[in-house]
Amino acid sequence: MPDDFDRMWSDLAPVGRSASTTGYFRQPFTSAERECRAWFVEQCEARDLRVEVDGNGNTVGWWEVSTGSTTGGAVLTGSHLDSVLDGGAYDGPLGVVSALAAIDVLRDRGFAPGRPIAVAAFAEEEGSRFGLACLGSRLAAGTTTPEQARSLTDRDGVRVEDAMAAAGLEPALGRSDWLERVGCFVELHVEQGRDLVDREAPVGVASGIWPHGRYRFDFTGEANHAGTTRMEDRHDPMLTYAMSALAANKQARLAGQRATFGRVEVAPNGTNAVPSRVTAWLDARCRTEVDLAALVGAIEKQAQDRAGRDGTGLVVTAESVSPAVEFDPSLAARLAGDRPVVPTAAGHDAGILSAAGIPTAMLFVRNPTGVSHSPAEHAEIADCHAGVDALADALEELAS
Ligand code: HGY
Ligand code: MN
Ligand code: MN
Repeated sequence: MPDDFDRMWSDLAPVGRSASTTGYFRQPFTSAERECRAWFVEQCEARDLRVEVDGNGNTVGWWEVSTGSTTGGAVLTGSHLDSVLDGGAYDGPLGVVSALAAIDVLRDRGFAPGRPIAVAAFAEEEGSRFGLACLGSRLAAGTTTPEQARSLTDRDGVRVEDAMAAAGLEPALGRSDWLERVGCFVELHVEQGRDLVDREAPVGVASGIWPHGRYRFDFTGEANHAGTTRMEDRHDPMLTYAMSALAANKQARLAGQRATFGRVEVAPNGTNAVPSRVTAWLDARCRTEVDLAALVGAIEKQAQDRAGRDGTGLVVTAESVSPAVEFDPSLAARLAGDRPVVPTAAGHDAGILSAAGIPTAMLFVRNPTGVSHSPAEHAEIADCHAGVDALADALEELAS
């Protein structure tokens, strides 16, 4: 088995990797992600898994049961192949490669599943191109409607269906039939934090996901000359944005929660002019939905107050909101054994399927750096192998 995992891992490693940063740019329906998906289909076919591509860009490999009646109650595993901008190697792909390697382990053990096992590669989990996290799993589960997805565009104004068609897919947005066959979902994922490092555990189990959201702040002001405009005469949206970013940081620290402005667009983005517009995206994450509403509310209020003082405008739009997730406790307990059960503030397709009523659990693999959404993200190969074994054990138990 280790060589299966290692070989697949090295196959995938160069795809979409930046030579300068060693980070990954595998945005959905781009050539790099298309190459990852083609690789995944090839690996499924090499294992005689029946490949199904749904109308939302999700790819699923099915290990159908040879005997007996059941076609339902399938055990789903897998994760996503897309990355954030300049992302790490493990966030997503580790779950997909580990799922394929776990199937190799089960076959080495001579295991014959009593119910179907499926491996999914969900589309646009990061929301890094179209702004809505877990777009593929939300569409498949019906959490997001085709109409909502059709209102999304990327930074160049490209619509979801046009991007899918350009990547050789046949868009047919909407609930996916194949999800009706799924009885439970186990997603393996690199840990995005240091809990397992601190506990000296190679593998852990997730208890739940913090509620979180992404909010677009549109600051509008008055473009003017950087030299001839007195400071007291300005209506500068960059100033309102800067004060809002400071307020977000302070409010999150005071509340013991998380707030990040990681993406900003300025128009006209000139060096010698006061900008007319600044658009910035707030990523907020809190322990509870009440905390999330309170934190975003406090930040928005301070930003609006500042806009009033600066004579600028502000419109805040929630673009992607994910509710609190409590994973299936019995499933988590079955997977846990003596492993640590830890929460996360990172969103996952597992969160979407859990919220859609599918009993779901997550396995985390130790990340010695604790860093994620960065080229510094890492997992030791021995821990990856431990993850594969844990996933194989889980699949064997659930699919017996
Ligand atoms: O943003 C997240 O939490 C996840 O990595 N998509
Ligand atoms: Mn991620
Ligand atoms: Mn992920």
